[in-house]
Amino acid sequence: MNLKAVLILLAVALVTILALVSVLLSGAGKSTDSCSSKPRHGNLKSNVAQQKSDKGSVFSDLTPEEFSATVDYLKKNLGKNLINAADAKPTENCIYYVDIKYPPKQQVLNYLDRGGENPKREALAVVFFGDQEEPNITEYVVGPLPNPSYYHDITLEKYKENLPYYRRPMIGKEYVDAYDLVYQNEFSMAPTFLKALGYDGSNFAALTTVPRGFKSGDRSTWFVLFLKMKESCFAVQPVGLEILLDHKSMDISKWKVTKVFYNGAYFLNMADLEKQFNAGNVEVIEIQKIKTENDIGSMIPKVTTQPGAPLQFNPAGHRYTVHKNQVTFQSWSFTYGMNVNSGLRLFDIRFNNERIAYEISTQEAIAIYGSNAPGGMITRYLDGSFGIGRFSFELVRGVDCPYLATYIDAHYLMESETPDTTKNAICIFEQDLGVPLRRHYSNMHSMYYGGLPSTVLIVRAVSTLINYDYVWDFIFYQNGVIEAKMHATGYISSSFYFADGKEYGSRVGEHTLGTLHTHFVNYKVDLDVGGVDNSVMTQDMQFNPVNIPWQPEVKIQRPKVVRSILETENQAAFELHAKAPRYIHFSSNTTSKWGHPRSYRVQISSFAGDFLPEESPVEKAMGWARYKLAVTKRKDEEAESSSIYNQNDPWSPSVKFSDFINNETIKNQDLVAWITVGFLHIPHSEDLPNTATPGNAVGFFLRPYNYFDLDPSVNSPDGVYFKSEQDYGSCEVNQLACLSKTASCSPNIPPFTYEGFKNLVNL
Ligand SMILES: *[C@@H]1O[C@H](CO)[C@@H](O)[C@H](O)[C@H]1NC(C)=O
Ligand SMILES: *[C@@H]1O[C@H](CO)[C@@H](O)[C@H](O)[C@H]1NC(C)=O
Ligand SMILES: *[C@@H]1O[C@H](CO)[C@@H](O)[C@H](O)[C@H]1NC(C)=O
Ligand SMILES: [Cu+2]
Repeated sequence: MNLKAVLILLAVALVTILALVSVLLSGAGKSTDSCSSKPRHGNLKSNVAQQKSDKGSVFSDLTPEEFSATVDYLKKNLGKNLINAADAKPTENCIYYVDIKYPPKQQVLNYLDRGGENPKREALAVVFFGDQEEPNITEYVVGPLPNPSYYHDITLEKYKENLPYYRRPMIGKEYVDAYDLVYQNEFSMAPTFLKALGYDGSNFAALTTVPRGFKSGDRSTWFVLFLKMKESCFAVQPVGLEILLDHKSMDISKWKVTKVFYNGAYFLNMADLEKQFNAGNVEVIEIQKIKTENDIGSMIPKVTTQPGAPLQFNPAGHRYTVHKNQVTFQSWSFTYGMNVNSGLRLFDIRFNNERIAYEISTQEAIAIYGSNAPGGMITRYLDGSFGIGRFSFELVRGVDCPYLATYIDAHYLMESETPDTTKNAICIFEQDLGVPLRRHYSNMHSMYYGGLPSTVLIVRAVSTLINYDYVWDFIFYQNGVIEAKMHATGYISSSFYFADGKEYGSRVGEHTLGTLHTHFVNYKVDLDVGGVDNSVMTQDMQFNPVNIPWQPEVKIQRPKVVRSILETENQAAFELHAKAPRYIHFSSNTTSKWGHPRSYRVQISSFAGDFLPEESPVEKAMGWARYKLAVTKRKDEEAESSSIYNQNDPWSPSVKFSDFINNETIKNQDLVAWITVGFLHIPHSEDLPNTATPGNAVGFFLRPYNYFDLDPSVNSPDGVYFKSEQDYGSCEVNQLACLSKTASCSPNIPPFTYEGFKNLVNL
């Protein structure tokens, strides 16, 4: 044996010893009764999909530092006096909000896919200019971040017109000024009436309604008054009083009440109501203080609570990774972010590292109400203008998302000069759906069982828009399916119950009419199936009468596949009630192993029904809601289906979705699907205390269709297969048999924390 061989043997021995020691140490380090929180799935596909690079940062939301740099730069360089929006009067200038301005898609793809350079990071800053001859709203692009050196006014280029000042969303300061006027000036005009009503100087709360008038330039808001509740939401305790305030003037001292409603009758103002009351012309229904036990809105549990509900945990730690804004789960990878107006947005969604969608995001949520009371009758909420993202508040572990989910903060800058952080605004978790993704039990010819439990990765945020709560989910399945889903919960909005109220909903309390309304939400789905350029393929089935070949005198109705490719945007705009093919696909011009176009099918689950008649003067402001699905050619300048300016000027919408549909060719083009889902809500007594999620969920699926040559879930590490002759009680044959070992530990449960009670909002 020569020296070299001895050395090699020694080296091998040393490596073996080290390996053994490390195994022993890691084994010893693990306590037997608590679960490791580190992923142990180093060899799983998830790590294949994991992007080595950090290129997904191109989609990441602005950081607090970037928000501050943008504000500082504008304050120094705009040459305008910018007041903090929290204090700004209508006659002053302020920054309304700042968000990321994404680079054009071409530039991003060039960077992600072709080694091109990293596009400049830029911010979009929306500024209200009240302090000038012709007040306006201006949108600036500010860059490059983190050290800005330029800004461009993009308003005219983006909207093809000036943005009149009156289209601006109401800021908190405007609400405070409006409420001061109502509670101080106006209420002082009707002391005896208010006393009879049960007002004690501070026990009423006002709810804003929209739109604020009937034509461009109007800014008159019906404020509906409710009894404040100590332990529940005021929104289901209307007192019957509603006040119309004209706050159009730039001069706050000129704002005035132009109409008052009480219990079915209209008055000029509160002084008029007082006069009529004193003259004995008004019957007042005194609103009694509602005792906790009679509070229909109370969410306090009525029985003693106790822990013990099931808890899902991962015996081997999380099987997904969250690195900055980038997530991987098995074969999936994507980036997430939060738009302060429109909410959750995902980008660069890939399976096995192949992009399926460039963007999937929520765009808008609307609610259209009917009532016999004024505020309820005119209400058409466009929640994006209030802030679906801004009002995505801290999630409560164990209810809003599973206790052991990953919770992520969101940063935004709105109505402030400094960025705000919502702690734990987004959650990400893997969830066992408790149903097999697929399974088969075979007892014919061979005895075996095969199956795969369906676990999914869910990204969630929950936004609370005054009374309502929307749960927004994006769900990733192991077989390449993506689902988007919205659950509605929270409190219904209500009107004071009087006269023919039941024509507009259900009476759900002593004085409470749960008013009928619709919920519609819109999603943007920029699919890139097997490449950027896709076509819209449809499939359906048609019965054809045929004579039976072996018995020609007999006819049967034989179903046959009918396929077509849609040529233009107009053909691919399906109105809510239009008959649409049952299968609608985004197809690539590449084919599967068996010769079919590789595609993803868009499958919608919705109960939208009627939207608004086209002759309604506000219909155009929510034009997307006319279509359950509209496919348009993708354009950077058609980035969003709605606008925050559409709420206060719906008569002349800043973004008019119908303009997106102008019959352009959609064959072999970069396409976007705009999907609308919704439902009609006629409230009922079980909506109290809250609308419940079961049955109140709508959304859509994106399903691979001839995209993979075989269901990709065959690569899942969770598969189970055993034959009759095997020892399926043994860990080697059947991973379920290992559970008693791998799961014989208790999860490491972090302490319950919650910091969400910091977001008192003036609306
Ligand atoms: C809006 O106001 C800004 C700030 O004064 C000004 O720069 C811009 O030109 C105005 N926009 C239009 C379209 O007049
Ligand atoms: C498929 O689409 C790509 C991109 O548009 C195009 O370059 C190519 O020619 C198309 N192939 C066929 C067979 O149509
Ligand atoms: C759309 O384009 C198609 C094909 O170019 C044409 O036949 C159709 O009349 C157009 N429709 C509208 C509404 O312009
Ligand atoms: Cu509802």
